[in-house]
Formats: sequence, structure tokens, C-alpha cells
Amino acid sequence: MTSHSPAFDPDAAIASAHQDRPPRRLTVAAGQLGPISASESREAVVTRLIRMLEQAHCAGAELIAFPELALTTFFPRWYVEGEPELDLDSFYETQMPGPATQPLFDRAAELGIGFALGYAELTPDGHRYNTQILVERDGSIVGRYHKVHLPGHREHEPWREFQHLERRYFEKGDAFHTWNSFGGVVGLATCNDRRWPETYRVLALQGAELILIGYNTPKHYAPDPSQNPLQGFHNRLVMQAGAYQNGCYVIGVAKGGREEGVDSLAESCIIAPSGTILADCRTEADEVIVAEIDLAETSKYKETLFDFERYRRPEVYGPITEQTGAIPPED
Ligand code: CDV
Repeated sequence: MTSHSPAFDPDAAIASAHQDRPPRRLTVAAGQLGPISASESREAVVTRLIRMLEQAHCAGAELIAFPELALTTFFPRWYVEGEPELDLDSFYETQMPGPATQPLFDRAAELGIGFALGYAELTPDGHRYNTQILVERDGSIVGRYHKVHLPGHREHEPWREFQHLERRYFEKGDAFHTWNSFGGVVGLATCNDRRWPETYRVLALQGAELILIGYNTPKHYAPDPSQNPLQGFHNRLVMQAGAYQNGCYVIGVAKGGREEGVDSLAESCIIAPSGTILADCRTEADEVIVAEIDLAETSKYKETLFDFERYRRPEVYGPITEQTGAIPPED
């Protein structure tokens, strides 16, 4: 007579490990902005941001993500050197918080709600970045990120309906970062970064469980207008894939609507590690959406299909870091 010991079942082991894992619940929000006109003051914009902060707090949120360049109109649409009435430096922050933004920090700390905020930064030594900061619930700045993937062009291109001069007005950031905060690991990315799989993977390799992405996406894409009707689809496609393939929550938050004659995509959303949408905006105006997430849920994906330690093959991914453009096989 033979006796059979029960076979080890890895799926059952993972399922039971998940059951044992204590939840790490966090209520998060996206604070979508409608358009900001060129003449709108910082103070007026900060008042709008504070209103959304308060709404998010009332709905139980402990963290709200605001968009890219959330304090001004999207000025890279203008070739400023050709328009002397526009003072380029007035679009940049030289202090954070500064006199106009201090009330946002004060109100957030008073309510105990953290936030992510995108803005144009001019450093004391003269560097200009498309910056995003992460601010903890006590009002302290946890981290600062400089946009890595700068889209658009450097020189004036008068054939375009409007310019996209991020490559003229900003320097490239040189790293992605994550921080231990909000009871988990949080990473930041900005707008065009969301289209690149490397963004999510590099953040996830630094443990990211929640990625906050602010964006300004004109609906008209001058180099190939056939992509215009697909803007909303592509927005979700990249962020849902990034969330799923890396076992992360993703919050994508827009400055949308018609700003200075340019229509921009809204469609902000909160995405689960399964890739499904938990909440999404329905307007192109200032709008807050909220979702309760459980950061422990990320392990369901990080410890199964996307168990990096077990399944990744960095030794065959060399071209990812060794080259930029594609090198097809020789004949
Ligand atoms: N602000 C951006 O980075 N916008 C780009 C547009 C120009 C394509 C985006 O990827 O949405």
C-alpha cells in the first residue's frame, strides 16, 4: 500500500498568503482641472485647487493627484520669443511653496490630505523643469520629479496650429523615483511618460504600488492627425496596461477642456492593478473622483504573473538600455 502526501499547490499557497496579508486601505482622488486661461492668476487657480482638495477630503480621501503644469495655462503652446507680450518667466515657480501656493499647503495640512502637483520649476541656478511634487498629509514635500520624456519640438514650427515647445522650455529629468509614503510605495510620472512602458517598469522595479500621472494632452496631434479620434482610447490603453503589467494602481489626471483655443483631453481615471477602471471623470471641467484602494492588492499581480524576481529576463533585455532607436536585422 502506498501513501500519497498532498502535492504542493503554488496557486493555493499564493491565495492563502494573500488572505493573510493585512489590507492597506487608502482613499485616493484625482482632481481634474478644466482650462486655465493665460490671464488667470495663480491665486485664482490655487482657490480652484483648494476647492477640489476640500471636496476630496469630504469624500474621505487622504491623497489627491492634480495635473501636469497645474498652476498656469499650458504655455508651451506658444513660441514666446515671437510674442513679447508673454513673459515666459512668469509661468515658472521659483519657490515651492511660494506666496501663491502656500495656502494650498496650509489647507492640505489642516485637513490632513496629501497631494501631487505639477508645475513649471525655475531653480535658483537657472534650470527649468516640468516638475511634479508629492506632498504628505502634514504638508511636507516627500519628493520631486522632473519629467523624463519631453515631447514636441525645440524650434518654432509655424506650420502647426499651435506649438508644443516643451523641448525648448524644459530640460529633461534624468531619473524616475519612488517614495515610501501614504502607507505604500508611490511613484510619479508626467503626461508623455505614461505612453512609455519603461516608465511603469522602472517605477515598479523601485517597488511602486501607486503611480500618479498628471497630463495635458491636446486632442489634435499635429504630426499625425489620424490619431486625434483615438486620444481617449490611447490614454486608457497605456495607463491600464501599465497598471496591470506592473501590479500597480495608477491615477491619471488631466487638465482638460478648451484652453486658449486648444481642446485637451479630460477623461481622468483611477485604475486598479487588474487594469480595470475604478472611477473616471465625466466632464471636461474641474471635477473630483474618488476611490478606496487597498495597496496590499498589488501583491496579487506582483507575486503571480508579474513576479519580477521569478520571471523577468534582464539578460535578454539589453537593447532597452543600450539603444534608443530600432536596429532592424541586416539583409
Ligand atoms: N504634455 C504632454 O506631454 N503631452 C503629450 C502630447 C504632446 C502628445 C502627451 O503625450 O499627451
